[in-house]
Parts: sequence; structure tokens; C-alpha cells
Amino acid sequence: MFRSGVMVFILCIISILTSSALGVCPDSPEHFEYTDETGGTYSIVVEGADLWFQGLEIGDEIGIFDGDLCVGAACWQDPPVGITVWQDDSQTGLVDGYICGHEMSFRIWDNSRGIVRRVKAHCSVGDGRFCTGAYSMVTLMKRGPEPFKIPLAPAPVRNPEAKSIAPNR
Ligand SMILES: [Ca+2]
Repeated sequence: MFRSGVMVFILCIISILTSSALGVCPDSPEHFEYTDETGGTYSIVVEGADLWFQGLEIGDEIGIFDGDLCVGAACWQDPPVGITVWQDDSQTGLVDGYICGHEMSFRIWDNSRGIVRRVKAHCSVGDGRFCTGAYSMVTLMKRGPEPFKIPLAPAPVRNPEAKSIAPNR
């Protein structure tokens, strides 16, 4: 009995030492802030990331947003990464979590550069909205360049010889 307790203690110490040496995720994300324990939750599984060349690294974080409100986050590690997001608490006046049916958006904290990048997500389960089905499964992807906008002003009609134009009859 005593001996197994000591073994567990030693294993705990070893796992703590090796995890800090390998840079394993902290218990909770350190960059993105959100309100937890609001009541309702939804689960999002990140099954992979097809992002910039160097890929994601330990220390990077994934934040999930409803508009500009972060509703859950997790440290990056070998996928799949499960992330719990928190629903708005109807008992509080302010919006402190996601609203069912709202579109999810994703941001990455790039720890080595100290910047937040917005990314898009391809859903293999779910439709990109909170509360659809039991959970969502996504792959994070680079956002393409912003779509080039062509102004849709009507082109002037050229009629340099000022001839009258009669419709065909
Ligand atoms: Ca609320």
C-alpha cells in the first residue's frame, strides 16, 4: 500500500519534470481569456491545422470566438485538440458566452511572434455554428487574401457620333 503510494508520487514528479522539459501545454491557455462555468457548453475538436509554413508550435493557442468575444481556448498540441466553449449565461446581464446559431470564428496566438492571427476552419462535423449537433470537428486553414472588389458602377454608354440609337424592331 505504502509502496504503491510512493510509486505514484514518484511517477507524478517524473511526469511534471518531463512535461515542463518538453514544453507541454499548461493546464489552461494563457493568452486568450474567456468566461467559463457559465452553464452550457459545446465541444469543438480541432483535428488538424493546415496553416503557415512553420506550422503550429507548443505554446501557440487556439481561441474560439463568437464575434469578438472569446468563448473558449486551448493550447496547441498534437491533434486532435478538444476545446470546450461556454454558452452565454442567461442569468447575467452581459453576453459572456456563445449564442446558439451564431457563427464560430477561430484565432491563433502565435507565441513565438507575439501576434494573433485569424484563421478559417473547414468543418468535417457541424456547419460552423455553435450548438449544431453534439459537437463540431474542424481543420484550421489559412485565410485566403481578401476577395478583390470590383466597383459595380454602370459603364458609360459610348456613342461618340451622337447618333440616335433606335431599338431593333
Ligand atoms: Ca449573460
